[in-house]
Amino acid sequence: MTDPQPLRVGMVGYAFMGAAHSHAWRTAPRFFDLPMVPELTAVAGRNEEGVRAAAGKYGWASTETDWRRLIERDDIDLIDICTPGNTHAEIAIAALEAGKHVLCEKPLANSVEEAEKMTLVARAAAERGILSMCGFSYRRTPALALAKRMVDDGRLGRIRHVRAQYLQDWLSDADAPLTWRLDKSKSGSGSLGDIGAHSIDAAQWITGLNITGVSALLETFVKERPVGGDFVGLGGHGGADGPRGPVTVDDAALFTARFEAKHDAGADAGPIGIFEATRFALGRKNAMRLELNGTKGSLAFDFEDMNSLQFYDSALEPDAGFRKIMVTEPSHPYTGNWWPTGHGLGYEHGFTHQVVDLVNAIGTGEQPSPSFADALQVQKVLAAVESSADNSSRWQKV
Ligand code: SOE
Repeated sequence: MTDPQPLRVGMVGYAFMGAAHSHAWRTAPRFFDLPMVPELTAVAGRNEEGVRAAAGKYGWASTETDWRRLIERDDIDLIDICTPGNTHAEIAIAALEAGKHVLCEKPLANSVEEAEKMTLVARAAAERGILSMCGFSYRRTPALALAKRMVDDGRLGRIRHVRAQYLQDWLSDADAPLTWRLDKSKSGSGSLGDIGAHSIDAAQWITGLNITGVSALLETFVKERPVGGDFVGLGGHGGADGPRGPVTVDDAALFTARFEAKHDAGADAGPIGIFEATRFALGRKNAMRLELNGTKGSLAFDFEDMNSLQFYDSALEPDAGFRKIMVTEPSHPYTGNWWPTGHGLGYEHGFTHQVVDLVNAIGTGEQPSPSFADALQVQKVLAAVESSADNSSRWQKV
């Protein structure tokens, strides 16, 4: 057998997501048999000192201070975009047009218009064998992948309710600094796009049904925060006495939603949903939760207990209650390549599985999921939420 070909990766950005992606590129071929072996060829970032330090720390072979140089290089096959949302469209379109595969962090873009352009370019590129994927990494958390499998297998019957929350608390401190995640011109929106987008994607993906309309509320609790400093990751504490700048995004987002009905549903309505995303839920650190109630059973997931899934099966005696499935069996999605039964996985594994699925798709030439078109649908929901909130929560079609 010949050795697998390399897949030479160029990554743009090296903060929180850049670290998670670097780890995934390095780890995936060590635990999974892949048709191509990812190589950490180059990382790009504007700050020369910063990008060099990141390359050394995460294992990238070379650096660039302009992402355009990465795209010009002949020794790069795939561009991995880990920058704020305002740069996604330009980088992704240039990369796809230059014949590079693309992995782009979520949300796909900062507006529906940008996401539409990206989707058109991605479709044309796919016809030339150039593939793209959006980084909704929670799809690759084994318990959520198992939830998807159980719903597809009909274990819940027809879904009636979708209850999705994404709760964090790193902005509760009114002196937490004004990072790019709080600047609409860079991030597009606040808790809505940063974490609510994951809930929207997970809900639509697991049910297999798109959201068709929403009624929403957005709130910004802390209107000004300390400026300055170069913050990597989330949170921190900016000086309480220094200058402050305006927070231009939502701190919390709430919305109700309707989903489309299944094609064979007859007169039966689609599910109704309730969504909440906030970075002010003190004590909730990364509670990405999803609960589904169907005609035959229910499923509940909480990322703070990410190696398990709660399942209620109405075919069992009614007092059997919810049962906890430890999602660590070799038969569960992704888990067989890791540790013996019961030895759980972490946040970083979702990113590693994302690389595994992307490289396998590139190997077979099949469209990886979520495609840019799937991410565009999420973008349309984000836009509908903002528009409803701007219009006193008026019902807004997606
Ligand atoms: C990345 O996928 C991401 O959405 C981050 O941007 C959030 O801040 C994080 O908390 C969840 O993951």
